[in-house]
Amino acid sequence: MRDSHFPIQVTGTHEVLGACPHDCPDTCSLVTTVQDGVATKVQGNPAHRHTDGALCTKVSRYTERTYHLERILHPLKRSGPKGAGQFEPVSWDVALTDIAQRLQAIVNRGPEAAQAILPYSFAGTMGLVQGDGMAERFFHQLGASLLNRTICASAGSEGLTQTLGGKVGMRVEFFAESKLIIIWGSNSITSNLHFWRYAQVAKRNGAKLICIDPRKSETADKCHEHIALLPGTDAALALGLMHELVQNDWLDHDYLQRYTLGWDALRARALQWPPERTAQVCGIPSEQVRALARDYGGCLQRKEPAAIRMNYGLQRVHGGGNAVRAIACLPALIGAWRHRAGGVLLSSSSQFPVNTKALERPDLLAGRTPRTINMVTIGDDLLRPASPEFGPAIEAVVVYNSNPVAVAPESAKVAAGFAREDLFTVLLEHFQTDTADYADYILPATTQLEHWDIHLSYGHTDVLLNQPAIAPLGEAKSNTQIFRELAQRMGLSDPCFTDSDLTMCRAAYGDAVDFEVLLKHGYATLPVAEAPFAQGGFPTPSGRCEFFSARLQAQGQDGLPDHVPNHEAVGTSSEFPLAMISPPARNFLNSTFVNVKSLRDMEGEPILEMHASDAQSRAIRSGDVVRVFNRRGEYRCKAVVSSRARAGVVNGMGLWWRKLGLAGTNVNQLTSQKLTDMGQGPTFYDCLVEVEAVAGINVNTK
Ligand SMILES: Nc1nc2c(c(=O)[nH]1)N[C@H]1C(S)=C(S)[C@@H](COP(=O)(O)OP(=O)(O)OC[C@H]3O[C@@H](n4cnc5c(=O)[nH]c(N)nc54)[C@H](O)[C@@H]3O)O[C@H]1N2
Ligand SMILES: Nc1nc2c(c(=O)[nH]1)N[C@H]1C(S)=C(S)[C@@H](COP(=O)(O)OP(=O)(O)OC[C@H]3O[C@@H](n4cnc5c(=O)[nH]c(N)nc54)[C@H](O)[C@@H]3O)O[C@H]1N2
Ligand SMILES: [Mo]
Repeated sequence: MRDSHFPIQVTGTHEVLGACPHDCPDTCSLVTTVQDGVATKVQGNPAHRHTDGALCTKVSRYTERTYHLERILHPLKRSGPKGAGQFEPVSWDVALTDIAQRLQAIVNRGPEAAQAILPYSFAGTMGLVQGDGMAERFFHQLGASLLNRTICASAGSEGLTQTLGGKVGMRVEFFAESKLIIIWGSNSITSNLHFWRYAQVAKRNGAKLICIDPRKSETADKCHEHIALLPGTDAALALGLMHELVQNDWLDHDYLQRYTLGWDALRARALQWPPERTAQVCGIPSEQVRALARDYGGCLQRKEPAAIRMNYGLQRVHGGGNAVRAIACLPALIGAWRHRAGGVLLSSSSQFPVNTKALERPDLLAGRTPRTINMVTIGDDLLRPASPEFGPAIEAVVVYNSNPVAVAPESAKVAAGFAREDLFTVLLEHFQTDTADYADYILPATTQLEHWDIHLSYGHTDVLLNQPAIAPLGEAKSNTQIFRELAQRMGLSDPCFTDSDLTMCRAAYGDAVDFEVLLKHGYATLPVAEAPFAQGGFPTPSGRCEFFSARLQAQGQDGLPDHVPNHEAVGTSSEFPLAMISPPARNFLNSTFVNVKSLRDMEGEPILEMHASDAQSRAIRSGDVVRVFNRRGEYRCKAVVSSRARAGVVNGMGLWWRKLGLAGTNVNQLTSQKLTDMGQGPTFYDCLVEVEAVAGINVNTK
């Protein structure tokens, strides 16, 4: 439903302010140039401090994605077997009427049966309106299963919340003033470019940069030190660092006493982690642990600010929650929070006063408490029969803003689940993704250039508004509009199902943000303290930084952070001796953009980085096609013998579309559905494999 008092301008040249919708901490402010109704250019807004006029390569190609020849612009209905990707065009009326009838038939069987409907969505757009705004209203009203949206950040979010009280921390701009920056579990140049720009300023002003990552990433290349620990050993390293801070008395005793909880217990725990033990668990020299402590403790002695930029890369392992918790404790030990350029940042999203209840209307459940499905275990759950514990088998899935067949773990099961003949799958999409191949209906969705939305950020503290720059292409409709029309066809009469997108944008923050400022500038800065915890005041129950968490203990967990070994730790299997991590590719955004040719050309092809010793012992050379395998399946890609990989760890880069890879699978054919210690998150980087050359095939032509 387009808001008539904001007509799209279709003649002349003008600029429209928007927001990057992608799942990235930077949430850039966009300026789209529109000529006679056609978007010709998308640029970074120079007036927005964090964007600073610069975009990543991907989003600067946004028009290429929007006007892509393969964009789905008409509703499609399956005409071949599931998974074959054969479709025929249908009218919106036919598609929506059929979908509404199919869902209604399930709902008519009563509240228990209604749970056989499952929404499946994640962060294709991070917009609060086109994300889960109208969609959740719809599914709440139907009484569908709830979805636990855990696939990215839930372990780390829980670890951070149990320690600091929420997704809170340093303001990103003050990293520019830090004297020591530890980049922990993040390839910032790839995935957090605008933070990296602040880190560069600090570096030019004499700051030391340390990168902690099993992979020698592009970011590690540009730091002064790189600690290449084994995946899933970050809590051990943090405890080893604490050990050295205690031993050398590099501690801010005043800060510890006033503003923390459980120091004596944490101190005793840390003393169990001398550098030799730490080094052995982490697979690094003990001197690196000591040097890290000298750098961190030195900031206390020199009264200089020390900052840690964690990212979610370190929490995709069994002990991800504990790892984030252990690292989040560190700034309090040396009183780093006293400086505005000191402390830690993982996510800033709890700072945003989003009115989720108004947007998503959980009250429409009206006393019903449907079961919750964890999106990480979609593979198992789609294949689960009805049972008293599980409830009804899943009969209908409505997927939007996500590509589960490519991004969810153990994809053989995910694909088998979506291939079920008796499953009814509806997908709202821009492209014929791997998931689209299994859909019964594909509904063409608008892109960010074609709809209204409003955003938070998990890397800075500005609210952004996205105004539509162009009219929807073809017959595309926004997610909200599709759910509004389905609601209407199903006779859902609550007035919330007629709210326009602009009404929802205004409701997202209510009076907490001046909407006129958003309309004029595209962004509004939240009033967040410069040094939020200089004098304690953590949003935890105790108001302190909680080294010890009574809430965790009450859940039967360890009340203190500890090293929790990987489910599939290096050295525990002779059959599958290599640990595989699968971090993001620079020119893709999860599985988005893989079909944009200019970006795919930059990535080349799916690769597995291997250390020379691991390659030699398997007679593998760069360019060989390899089979990467474990009990869950196999994946073929090109081996690259590279110093980016440490011994014992292979790096399967990027979330390729299965059908654009070498043999119809991607890295997730190998990953498991096992969960993290906290938050029921995925363990993508906790995965043992073996690798062998596929005889006679070498694709090293470049
Ligand atoms: N270009 C690009 N940008 C992105 C994304 C993308 O796909 N492409 N994805 C976006 C998403 S969804 C998110 S959640 C964010 C954040 O996404 P993150 O996943 O944090 O992304 P990266 O910063 O690339 O970093 C992950 C880094 O963690 C490292 N790592 C793997 N295992 C471990 C470990 O056990 N310990 C430590 N210390 N490091 C480990 C990897 O080698 C990698 O360099 O980025 C977003 N930005
Ligand atoms: N092995 C491995 N697996 C991983 C990861 C990893 O590092 N390694 N990373 C994990 C992480 S951190 C995340 S966040 C998940 C990401 O998982 P997803 O959120 O599923 O991410 P994408 O692959 O980007 O798929 C998003 C889809 O939404 C579509 N889309 C975008 N905007 C809109 C819109 O406005 N409307 C509609 N209807 N559709 C839209 C896009 O076209 C795209 O196909 O993947 C996870 N999977
Ligand atoms: Mo993510």
